[in-house]
Amino acid sequence: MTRILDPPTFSDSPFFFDRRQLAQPQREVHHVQPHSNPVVAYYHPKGVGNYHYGERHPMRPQRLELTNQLVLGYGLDKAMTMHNPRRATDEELANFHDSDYIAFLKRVTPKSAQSLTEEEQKYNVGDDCPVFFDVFAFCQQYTGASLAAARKLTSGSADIAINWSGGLHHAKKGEASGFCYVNDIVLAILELLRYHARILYIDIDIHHGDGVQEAFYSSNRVLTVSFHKYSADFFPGTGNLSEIGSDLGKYFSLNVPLQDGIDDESYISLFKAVMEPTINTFRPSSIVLQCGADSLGCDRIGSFNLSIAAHGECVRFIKSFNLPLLVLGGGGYRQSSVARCWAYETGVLAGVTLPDDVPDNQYYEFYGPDYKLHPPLTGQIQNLNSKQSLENIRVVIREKLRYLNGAPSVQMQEIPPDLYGFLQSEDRSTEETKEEMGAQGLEIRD
Ligand code: V1D
Ligand code: CA
Repeated sequence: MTRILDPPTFSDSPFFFDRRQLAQPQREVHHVQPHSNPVVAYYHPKGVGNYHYGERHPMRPQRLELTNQLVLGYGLDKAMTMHNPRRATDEELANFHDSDYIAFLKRVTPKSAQSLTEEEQKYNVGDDCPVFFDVFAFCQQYTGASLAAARKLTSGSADIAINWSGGLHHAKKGEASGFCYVNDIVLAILELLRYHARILYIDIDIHHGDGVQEAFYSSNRVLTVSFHKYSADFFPGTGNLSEIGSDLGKYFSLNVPLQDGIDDESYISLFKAVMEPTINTFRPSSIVLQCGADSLGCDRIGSFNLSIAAHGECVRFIKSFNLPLLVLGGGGYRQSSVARCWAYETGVLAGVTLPDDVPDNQYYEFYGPDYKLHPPLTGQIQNLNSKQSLENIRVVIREKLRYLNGAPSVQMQEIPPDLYGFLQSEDRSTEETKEEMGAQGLEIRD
């Protein structure tokens, strides 16, 4: 079988700026069968929930343990392949990040950070992004999981890959931002770009996916769409409708700025009205979906009114396009809601309907007093999104999509003759290498 793929990506990052109009593709690579019964791979790095941002910080990695225990309690491990991925290496992180920033993250400790001033400012560590014990190992774990999940998709051995510990969409090339240190999403998209012509990135965290948008702002191979609360005093303060991308990436960034209190019906209807034509126009070869759970009602930072069912409906809708799908976590500041939401969405992706009674698990007491997967939503916030403003967003986005004017073409190349050596040099585990070799229809050497 002749295989074709993109050239490898290196740290000088050819994919950030598409410097030329690409010629017609020789052929498109379709790795995956349409998935009425998709193969789902689930990534949970062991111990990722044991890190602590600090007592007064809203981000609690422990929510990842709650999620994983709920997934196991519901028996979803029987419906997916389960993986404890290795940590990302410095070289892998340097595919996007500046090496001085990586070196800083690697050496800084809570003690040494006490006497930092210039570096603290340069790398933006402090209140939002504290230097906590083993922060670098935390970054390596969640990023290693997103990279392994992306490779699982490119190898064709799964249709859907899930990493709830990933999705840290604010991290920049050379600095931390908004609780995020390493941008696992950008790194995973770069991995997908080695094999996939066009990647669609969708972000339903209540915050704007600024780090991912910025990384691919000039690229026509990655289309980013973020739904978020947009106001001058809400972090990060970007994501206006008028941010559309630049150079070859013009019209390849879409933003859906919303106000407090949006409800299930308006959100779902707008989400579908935006995503359906986006997918049909851009025709992505794979999709990355960031599922930040701070867009749920009753979040400690977010101020939308979404139910878990509505959040999950967005996931179900994207799944229905039957494209290779990488699903990631993100924000979410009420631990029990985050775990409920992501366990429910794991069920949606694996095609398993979950009973409403929370199963016995290590964190059962977190789900009281009702112990239900879908507790009734309380404390709704006034919906400040008028019908008119939502209709205006819909019209403006559809207008922008007209400028996309067909998907860009991507030049493909013959596969390197020594794929095995090439793959091994990419620091893959033997399992990953063999999986990819098999999927490429190539002989596996021992
Ligand atoms: F409330 C806090 C208490 C302690 C430390 C931080 C916060 C906090 C709440 N909201 N910090 C924020 C946001 N930062 C600011 C800063 C004030 N400065 C001038 C800026 O408003 C940051 C919110 C980050 C949200 C992260 C995320 O949910 O999008 C996420 N996505 O993936 C992982 C996390
Ligand atoms: Ca968002």
